Amino acid sequence: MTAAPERILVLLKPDAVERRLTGEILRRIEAKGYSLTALKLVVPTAEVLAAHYAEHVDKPFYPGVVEYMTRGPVVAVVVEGQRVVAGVRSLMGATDPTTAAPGTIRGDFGRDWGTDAIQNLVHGSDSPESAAREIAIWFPELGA
Ligand code: IDP
Ligand code: MG
Repeated sequence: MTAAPERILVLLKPDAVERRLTGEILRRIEAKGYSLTALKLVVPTAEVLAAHYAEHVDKPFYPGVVEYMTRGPVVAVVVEGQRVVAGVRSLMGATDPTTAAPGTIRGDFGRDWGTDAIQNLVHGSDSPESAAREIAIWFPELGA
């Protein structure tokens, strides 16, 4: 018996697209051994973001998050594999790119740019349950 594959919703945020880092970030996820099962380039609406960041909408930095995340396209990706949530979040590194460990995506490519919202290149769902909720928001056409 093998465990059922898990899924995670990954967003390559506007700074990743602007800095031409989408290929490098997807390369790291694929090189780790995970599979990309859905992918799209989209400029998020405020409505999609409010649903996605429901836990943060009342935080003082949320208006900055909207400004950051709606300033250009993001690449939304569904990634699959056993324990993929833990694996991708480990590849991503800590939320704060200034102190994220070297070798991680945020540690290698991110820094503080003095903006209200932390710009950290990538989002990854924090649990399989969050992944299911977020995949339904970004990929309603998958019906899953
Ligand atoms: P995560 O992306 O590592 O899961 P969360 O705490 O879920 O981190 O925060 C979501 C996003 O909101 C972060 O990736 C970052 O862009 C932004 N953010 C989180 N905390 C702060 C903060 O204290 N100041 C500014 N922006 C923040
Ligand atoms: Mg989070």
